[in-house]
Amino acid sequence: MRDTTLNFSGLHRTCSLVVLLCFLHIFVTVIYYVRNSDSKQAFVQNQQTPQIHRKLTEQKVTTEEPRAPQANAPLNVTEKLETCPDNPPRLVGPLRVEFSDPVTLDLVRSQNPELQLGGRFKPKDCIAQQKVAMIIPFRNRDEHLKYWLYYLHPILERQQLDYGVYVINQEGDGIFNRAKLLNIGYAEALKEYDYDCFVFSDVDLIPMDDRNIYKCFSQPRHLSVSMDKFGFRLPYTQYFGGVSSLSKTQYLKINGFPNNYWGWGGEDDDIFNRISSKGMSISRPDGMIGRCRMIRHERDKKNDPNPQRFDRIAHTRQTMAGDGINSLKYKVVKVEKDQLFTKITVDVGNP
Ligand code: UDH
Ligand code: NGS
Repeated sequence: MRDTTLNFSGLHRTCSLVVLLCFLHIFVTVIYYVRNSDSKQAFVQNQQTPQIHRKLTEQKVTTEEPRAPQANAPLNVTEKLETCPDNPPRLVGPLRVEFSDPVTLDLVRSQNPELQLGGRFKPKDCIAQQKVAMIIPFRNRDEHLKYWLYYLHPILERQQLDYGVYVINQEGDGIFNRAKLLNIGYAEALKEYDYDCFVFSDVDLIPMDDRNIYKCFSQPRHLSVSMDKFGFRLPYTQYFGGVSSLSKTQYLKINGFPNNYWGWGGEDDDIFNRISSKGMSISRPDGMIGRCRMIRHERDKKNDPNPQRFDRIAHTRQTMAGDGINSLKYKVVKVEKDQLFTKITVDVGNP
């Protein structure tokens, strides 16, 4: 009987000890949990300081509206992005460019899933060095535009640019005015985004080397320096036609481009005159990197050689202050957004 009592009280003490230990365990766990959730909260709040929030939206968003980070997205300090390097790592160098196989816009769309509406792109893994608007003067060249988009989008993506493509389409069948369309492209692109660089590209010119970076340099840049149709050399030293780039500052310094060159020829020489009259020089890639192909075609209707062009380029210095972006007048007829480009149809008026 005495043994039973002893055993029972021993068991009772052991049970009490176990229960006590259980309570202690629960208490320690609760304390640990509460303290840990406090520090997690502080970490999340740190991540949402304006500086880091800005970096996150810069990485993900290509439209005007900043998109809020997803609730379960990892908010980690390691996501701070660096500026993209001078030599983008995925460039491949010389490219095969040919125009024998037809391409469709659907094919190009499916090959460039990273593009945002309007032909907008920005790199995911770094902050682009420049925000570049690609401006294409256009009328009735849909076949050429398909090739341009087919070749250029993958190149521009590899070049890690924050870019958008603007096709400036001249409405009607009046005389074509390339330089005025380029001015309109400048003005319209700036309404959408804070671009700091403008590449002006004919629709039928395709670079043959992706190291020819479609961005701006310390001087206005001539990019199509070595065209197949000229035997891969410059036709003359002052030639500034085809594809060129100017920063916003450089463009404004020359009051943009002339608006009164109707028909073919001379407007690119006028732009060259503007640049040199303001003490700037032309920057160019080397002849191998600057090789490009032109899609062969017949002369367009309503773009015959302009008989006034020689007289006009002789007077650039006198006319440029009053004729340019400061005197630009036009009407927007239609804006269409495709995944691959923004097409802006405009009424440029008459000579
Ligand atoms: N452009 C159009 N539509 C036109 C005219 C010009 O889209 O009707 C654009 C297009 O982007 C083109 C650029 O303006 O690449 C320059 O056009 P251009 O006619 O000044 O230059 P391009 O070198 O042709 O294309 C020159 C005449 C070629 C005659 C060849 C005869 N075999
Ligand atoms: C020059 C034109 C430029 C033109 C260049 C190349 O003569 O506008 O030829 O033309 N200047 C004048 O006419 C004053 S191309 O061979 O590409 O048709 O860009």
